[in-house]
Amino acid sequence: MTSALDGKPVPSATRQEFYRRLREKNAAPLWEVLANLVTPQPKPRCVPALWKYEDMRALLMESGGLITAQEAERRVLILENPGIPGMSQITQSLYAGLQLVLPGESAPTHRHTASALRFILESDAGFTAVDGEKTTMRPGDFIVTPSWTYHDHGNPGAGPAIRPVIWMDVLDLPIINMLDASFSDHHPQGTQPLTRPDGDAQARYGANLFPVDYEPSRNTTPVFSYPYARSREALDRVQRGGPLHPCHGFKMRYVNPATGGSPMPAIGTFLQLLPKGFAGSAHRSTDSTIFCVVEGSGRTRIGDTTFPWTQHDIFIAPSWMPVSHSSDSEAVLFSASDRPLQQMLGFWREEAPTS
Ligand code: 1HN
Repeated sequence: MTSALDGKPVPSATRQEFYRRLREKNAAPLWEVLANLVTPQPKPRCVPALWKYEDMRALLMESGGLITAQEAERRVLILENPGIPGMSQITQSLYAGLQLVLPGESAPTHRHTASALRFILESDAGFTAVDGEKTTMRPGDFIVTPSWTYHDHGNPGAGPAIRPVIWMDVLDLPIINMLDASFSDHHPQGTQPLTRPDGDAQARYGANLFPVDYEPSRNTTPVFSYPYARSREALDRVQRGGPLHPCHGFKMRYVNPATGGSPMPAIGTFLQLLPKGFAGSAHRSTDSTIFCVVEGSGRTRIGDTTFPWTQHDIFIAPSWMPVSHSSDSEAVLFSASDRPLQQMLGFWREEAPTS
């Protein structure tokens, strides 16, 4: 016995005429749309996609000659999922882009409802200032900008540091906009004053110590920066201790040290090491995931598509499509998704298909 959950009922002339009268009253028959509203499994509109860093870097540098960071507010090339063009989205829930700050430039201080992360690809002495504290950006660092905190970026470009600063931004903007909850403004003083010394948050919250009477005041990590040197060292030691996961290699999740939960409420972030010659089994989960190659080269199969990747390439695995990673050399992948949001809502699923 089939029902409207399996497909549309036959649209007879009488039914069509009835639907027309419903439309006039801003109403519609559920049975005509039910099969699309309640699918038996995820049917993501976003598709697997790969952005080669070599191509994107050239375009980003070209944008550097067209507009300043000041005029652009943020000089960013949006990574748009080809399945949902024009939406400024890399997945249904996340925004991602590549940002360039040239030597001597700064991007103005502002704040917004969306939480942001920066994953640093190139930087000698670039910095981001968050909530009155400056953090130096180094390649591989994962940096958090909590919701509604003032932030700006700069590239001093003095001395030997004459290289551009480039990073990947990921924001939960599509979620904020779906909820119609977006606010933003500029800092009243133009540039926010620095109220704490560099490294203050790292010392207070990022050293397995907390101030004795510390009470978490927001649901975002009090640590702004997760330096790559420390995460990379951890991956190395974890690899030595084993065991190797058949799908993920050695995969760790970044945590808010105050809660053990994700650094940001809606965005989960991960770092995984694939040993040289790794041939991973397929795995799927309901969180569409953005991957950024930190080190090494390899291939990832997503559904029926295989993407070869090298350093700094970015690719996306849509919800519930089987994903399997293989490496040529030892490789490190950073990834981000809306997993903590789905887990909080109680419906996140994962599966390692047996086929
Ligand atoms: C933003 O504030 C930044 O602060 C980057 O660097 C990208 C994309 C959309 C909206 C705000 C930043 C952004 C953004």
